Amino acid sequence: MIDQQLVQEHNERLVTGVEDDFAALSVKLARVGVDADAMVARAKGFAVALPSWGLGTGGTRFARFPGPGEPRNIFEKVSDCAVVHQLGAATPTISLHIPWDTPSDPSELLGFATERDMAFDAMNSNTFQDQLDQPHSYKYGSLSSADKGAREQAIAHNIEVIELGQKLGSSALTVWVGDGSNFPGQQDFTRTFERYLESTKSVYQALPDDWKMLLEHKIFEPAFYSTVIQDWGSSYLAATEIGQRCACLVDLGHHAPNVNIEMIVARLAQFGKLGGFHFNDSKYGDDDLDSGSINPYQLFLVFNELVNLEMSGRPFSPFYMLDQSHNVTDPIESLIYSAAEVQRAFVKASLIDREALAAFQDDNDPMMAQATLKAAYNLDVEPILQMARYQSGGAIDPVIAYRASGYRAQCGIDRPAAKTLSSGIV
Ligand SMILES: [Mn+2]
Repeated sequence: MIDQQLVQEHNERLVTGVEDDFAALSVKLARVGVDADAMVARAKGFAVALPSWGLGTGGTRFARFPGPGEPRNIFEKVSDCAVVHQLGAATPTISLHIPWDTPSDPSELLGFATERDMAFDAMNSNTFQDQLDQPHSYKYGSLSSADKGAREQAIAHNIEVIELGQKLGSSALTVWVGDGSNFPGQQDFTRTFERYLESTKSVYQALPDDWKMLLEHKIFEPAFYSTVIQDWGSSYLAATEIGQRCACLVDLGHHAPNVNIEMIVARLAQFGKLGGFHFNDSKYGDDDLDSGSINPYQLFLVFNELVNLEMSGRPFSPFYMLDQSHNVTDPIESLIYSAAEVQRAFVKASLIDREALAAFQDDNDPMMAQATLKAAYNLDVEPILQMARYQSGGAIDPVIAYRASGYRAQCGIDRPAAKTLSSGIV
């Protein structure tokens, strides 16, 4: 953790300017009947989980360029997550990837996290790569494999992940499989999907009553011809077949280019099958770029649908997580900044005049309908985010405060890296 005294000194230097900016914004919002303090409260209530695998430098298939002081184990990852949350005040939970993060003593890990005010979010299983000493290979699939042994091994792994998650206070299992084919004819689409359903139903039977199972779809990669759960339609069909506590998880990078993701969100929400999100951004494919770095308007439109759902009063407690690969930035900085970008989209979407929007829609007035969205999107809500961080004990400008703290340099000393060539796969 960073010395809280440093955070306070940082805030003291900036707080007068923030108060001035916030006062001006409050006056502006009051003219349209919005209470700026209520928006600060909303921003403070917003949370998105951190991916344990996002604290190290990511990479591509070609190479990875690690930075200094990267976390070498789950405890160091939790320490870094705690710093992200201490400064950004929007990321109180961590999503683990198993077996990458399997602790030898779950209660020790839980205690370590709790001491740092961190908790555990959805658990992620991994049947897209082989582990040392595992008897069956996932080369040709896992939960949908034609090999019964591989399927049973994948089912057992998912159940182990649930059991570990229970010890850590988690309440959801996210399942993403890379299962698919590289050649036309390689697999029978129907039989493969049947095997997937049968396997996931077995996992679902082991799901505790207060848990959710989230199915994450992805259009392609590692399979380049067909993927078993390639789109939201297959995901919806599977979640519906599997059971009431099974829902779909939308990763913003897992769609064909130009797909209308916000409409997928609306569809899944309408039929009660929207379970959660992996936030990131993309330009060409599943690029895992930082949230809001390429298409912040799309992120805003997604949150427009999410706020709509919230306003509808239907029960909805989504699992939100950042799922990014930080190849050229300090992962802590990227995660702080990205969480704020997601929070910004949430706040802006909360400022949409929904009554006016519905009236323009019913009057078939496309110009004013889109202008109503843009009126909220074009507002600079930075003073709301700064005030939320300040009131929560975080840093007004968290990346600047992080850089001033010298945390990364200290990690460089405390965490000497092993001298090995790094592959792109992390
Ligand atoms: Mn994802």
